[in-house]
Amino acid sequence: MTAITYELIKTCKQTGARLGKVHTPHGSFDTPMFMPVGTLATVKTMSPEELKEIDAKIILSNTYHLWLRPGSDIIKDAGGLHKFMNWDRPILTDSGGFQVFSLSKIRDIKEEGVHFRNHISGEKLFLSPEKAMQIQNDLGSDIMMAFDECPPYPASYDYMKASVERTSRWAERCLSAHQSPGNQGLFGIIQGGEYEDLRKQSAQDLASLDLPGYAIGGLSVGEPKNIMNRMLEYTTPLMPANKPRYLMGVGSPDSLIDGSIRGIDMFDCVLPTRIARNGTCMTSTGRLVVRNAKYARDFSPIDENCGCHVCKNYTRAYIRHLIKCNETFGFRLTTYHNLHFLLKLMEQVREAISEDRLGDFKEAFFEKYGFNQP
Ligand code: PRF
Ligand code: ZN
Repeated sequence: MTAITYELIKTCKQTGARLGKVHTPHGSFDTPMFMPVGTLATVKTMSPEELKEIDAKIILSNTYHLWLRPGSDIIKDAGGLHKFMNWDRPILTDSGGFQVFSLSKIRDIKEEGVHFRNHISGEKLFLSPEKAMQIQNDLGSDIMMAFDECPPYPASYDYMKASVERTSRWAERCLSAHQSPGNQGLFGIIQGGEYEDLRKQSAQDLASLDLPGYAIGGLSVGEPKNIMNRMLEYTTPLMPANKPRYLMGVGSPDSLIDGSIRGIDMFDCVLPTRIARNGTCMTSTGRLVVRNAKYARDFSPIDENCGCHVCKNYTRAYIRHLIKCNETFGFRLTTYHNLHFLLKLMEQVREAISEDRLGDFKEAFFEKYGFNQP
C-alpha cells in the first residue's frame, strides 16, 4: 500500500490546469493547493486552530531545522510531529538539502552527503540521503522529500549535469532507506536548472523509481519568471499524470496561477508569512504596505473584498500602529490575512478549473492585481 495517492478529477478545457485530490494518512486535500510554511513546527504567529479557521489543509515543515532544534529524537518521543505541534492534518517535510545550501555558507558536497556547519552554533554536521530519511521517519510527516541538491542560478551545464546525476543517485538511496512506505510517501525532486535535456534526464531517472509524487525544484532561485514558466511547460508533461506535482518554494499570486495553468498541483512558500511580518499585505488589487504613513488615519479594512476575520474586524490604521510598534498582534493579523488570501485564491482557481474558465480568471485577476504580463 502506498501512503499517498492522487485522483485527477478533471482538466480545465481553457488552460489544461488540473483539478484533483491528494489522499494522505491524515486526510485528503483538493488541488491545486497552497501549503503554508511551518519551518520550526509552527506557522509563524498562527495557532493550529487559526490555521483550521482559514481552511489550511496541509502545512510544510523542515527536516533541517527540526533536526537541529529540538532534535528529531524528541519529536519522535512526543509521538511524531503531528502530536508534538497539535496538527492532525497532513504535513509535508522538506528534506534539508535546500536549507543546508541556503543557510550554511561553509559546506562540502560529496557523493556520500553534505558536510556543513550548523548555522546557529557553528558545530560540524553531516546530512546524507539516509540521515534525511531517518529524520523524516522520526518526524512522521505524511509526505517526505528526497534529499537533493538545488544548485544556485546560474550554474554551468557541466556542474548541473553532475548535480542532477548525483541527485538521482541520492533519490535511489532515499528510497532504499525509507522505513515506512505504508505510512509516509516519498516524493522525488526534479532538478536541472534551465537546461531542458537535464530536466528530462532528471524526470526520467526519478520516474523509474515509481515514487508516489514528484516535485520540481531548482526554480524561483533568481531566474527571470519567463524561464520558470518555460521550464514548467517543458517539465510537467514529462511527469507521471497519475501522481501529484509539486513546485517547491513558489507562492506569489501570479506564479500560483501560472503554475496551475502548467499542471502543478501543490505549492509552498514563505512569501505570505514573511512579508506579513514586515507589514506587507496581499490584496485583490495588489500588494499593500500597511506600515506606510498614508494609512495612519485609514479606518477601512486591509482588503474591502476580503471576508477574513481580520478584514471584518480591524482597520488599516490599527494594524499599521501595531506593526510600527513591533506589537506581536500586528504580525498575527497580517499573517492571518495573507494566508487567508492565498488559500482563497487557490479555492477560486479550483472553482475556475471545474468550470473550464481559468484563463478568464487569470486575465481578470492579473488586471486587478496589477500584473502586465503577455
Ligand atoms: N529543493 C528542496 N527544497 C526546495 C527547493 C529545492 O530545489 C526549492 C527551490 N525553489 C525550494 N525549496 N529540497
Ligand atoms: Zn482579510
